[in-house]
Amino acid sequence: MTLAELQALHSLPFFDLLKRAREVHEKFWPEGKIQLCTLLSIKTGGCSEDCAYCAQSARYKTELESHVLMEREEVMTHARAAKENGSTRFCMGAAWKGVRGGTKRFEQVLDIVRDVSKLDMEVCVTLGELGPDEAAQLRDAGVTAYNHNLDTSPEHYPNIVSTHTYEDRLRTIRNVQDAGISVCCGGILGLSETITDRLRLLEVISNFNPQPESVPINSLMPMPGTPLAENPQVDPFDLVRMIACARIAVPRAKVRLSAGRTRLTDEIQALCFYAGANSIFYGEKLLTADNPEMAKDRALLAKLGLKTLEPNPALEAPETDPLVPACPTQEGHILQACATSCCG
Ligand code: SAM
Ligand code: DTB
Ligand code: SF4
Repeated sequence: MTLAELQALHSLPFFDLLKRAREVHEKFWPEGKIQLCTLLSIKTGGCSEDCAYCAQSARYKTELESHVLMEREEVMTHARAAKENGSTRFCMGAAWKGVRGGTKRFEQVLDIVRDVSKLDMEVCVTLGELGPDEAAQLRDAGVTAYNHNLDTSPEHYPNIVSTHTYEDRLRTIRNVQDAGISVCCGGILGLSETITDRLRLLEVISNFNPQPESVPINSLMPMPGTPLAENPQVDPFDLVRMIACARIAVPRAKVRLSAGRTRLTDEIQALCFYAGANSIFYGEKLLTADNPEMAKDRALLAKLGLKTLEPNPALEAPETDPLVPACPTQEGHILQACATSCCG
């Protein structure tokens, strides 16, 4: 979708936007089920990057305790518990700039993935920057999805992060796509961005080829010690609008109502589900921050009569659309995930 199309949608009266999003949701997700995903931080804190929202950056004095890469058995204990609790996707996150093949820690991650993938859940990892060889090795080990968020617009990104670029993020996404792994790519609301920044993010994401398999929409959880610690809470109606626009722009994706649910009322979460959110992080912890208690989430889903999605461990990456042309402007450009207008 183009920015102009997204702007036209976003500025519709609230109920007109909801109606449009609901129609798309019912067409593409007729069963209306919610996927439960569990997160685990397998390597916590001490990250070299300076993402202004993140408690795990070593640049800021936060209250977080750092931890080295978790042992495989400990990860498996968490993964088994996630499966027993009804999660069909297990997502492991590491706080570092990226991973290089051949290193001890990458081999350790591959071992972890091989074991977790035996549990018949979708296996997602978020390990920062990734090269093509590493992506292929992760796929062979059993990774079904890779989370790598663009977080905001290409224009606002340099205000939030200086240690890597938007193009770096797009290159990793391209490597993941090329390896045949599903891409999970979304953003955060509440980074002092404008509505245009939010819609630019959706414009970039919706023009991926293939479109991402899932789109997490996070609301900033202000972390003491980070530069954004005092940022105000996002207007919940704006969150619903963003979910609705994401549903329309990326109709086949699971739109995940992600970080920040502890500050949302049941009523606003219900509106998010109505507008097209069909996945949540389930379990009392996100990576380092709090998430609603499982019993509370179960009660909410039951109250709304929402069923949960069955496991799909054979999750396949969406196919590339052969009708989308390669970038005609710059040789070697990131064709399927281009942030500039050069790819049209
Ligand atoms: N280091 C990896 C990376 O940067 O891709 C993976 C972990 S990182 C914590 C994953 C995502 O969590 C970020 O891209 C961001 O969207 C989200 N996130 C991190 N801190 C957050 C916060 N305080 N509030 C909301 N979302 C946050
Ligand atoms: C995503 O978009 N949100 C999740 C997951 N992908 C990795 C992470 C949210 C992190 C929230 C802050 C924390 O727990 O430190
Ligand atoms: Fe590091 Fe990821 Fe946090 Fe950025 S978001 S500081 S890369 S852990």
